[in-house]
Amino acid sequence: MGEAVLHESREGYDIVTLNRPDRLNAFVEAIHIGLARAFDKIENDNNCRAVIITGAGRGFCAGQDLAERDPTIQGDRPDLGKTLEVYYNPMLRRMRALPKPIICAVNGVAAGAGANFALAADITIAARSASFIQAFAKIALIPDAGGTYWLARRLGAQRAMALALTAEPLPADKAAEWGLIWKCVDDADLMPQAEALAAQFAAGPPDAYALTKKALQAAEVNDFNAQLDLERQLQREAGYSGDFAEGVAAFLQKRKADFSRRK
Ligand code: LHQ
Repeated sequence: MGEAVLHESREGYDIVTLNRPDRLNAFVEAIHIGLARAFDKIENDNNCRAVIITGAGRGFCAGQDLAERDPTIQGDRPDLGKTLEVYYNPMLRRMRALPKPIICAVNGVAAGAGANFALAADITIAARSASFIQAFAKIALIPDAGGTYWLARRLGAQRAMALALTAEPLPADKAAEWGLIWKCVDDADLMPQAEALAAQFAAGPPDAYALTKKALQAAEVNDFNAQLDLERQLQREAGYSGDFAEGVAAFLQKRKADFSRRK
């Protein structure tokens, strides 16, 4: 058996691949550990300025492996809250806190916690053959791994509730049309587009991306006045950065900005 999570570094960005293709990359402890290791590196590596997460084989991720003997689960009335607290929630919190753009390239079916893991990326791109399934109701659970948060915020109440209660697959093109993900692309274009985007971010202004991520996350809960105050504070930080000076100079000199230097 190979590594459950593959991690490669490219020029300025990393690619993290869930790698249990014969089980549609369903989550087992080894995947959680592999993702945590990948994030340990990504969080501390200044050369990594963006991350792509994808899946090996025909699926993206089928959610929790329902056949695994989860060490946090004992008996037939398990404490699933503990499983979430030990494995899933720390990972989702790390994704949100990472001050670098995370692109999820959804190469195939994304079900249960796998669907919601994909939605936790900053930008989710899906192959046309992919679909998103809130599979939880079929096994008498509620959407977890942040699903209720994203469904409620990105979709109208009817669409959110119906997806959660029916567990019907949502095809990638409709997920994009509904605003649940950024876009749906032809299967062959998925990785080229995800990598082009990561390369664009790798050459872009890292601090501005980090501040943008912070501002848009805060906008999910702030009122208008609080958000204006936050924009003032974060824009002040951005304005003081060498990247802003370089961006403006490059514009005026009609050349490409060079954001490669760390201040
Ligand atoms: C699987 C799985 C899988 C094991 C496919 N497990 N083997 C839960 C509990 C604990 C706490 C935290 O929160 C959670 C969150 C959750 O994620 S609950 C939701 C778990 N996921 C599901 O309920 C989805 C189950 N899978 C499916 O419904 C289908 O496999 C989908 C619709 C994803 C794909 O269907 P197909 O394309 O027809 O593929 P398949 O069903 O033939 O799957 C291929 C193989 O992968 C197959 O094994 P086999 O030996 O027959 O080739 C499946 O048994 C296996 N597999 N998902 N979650």
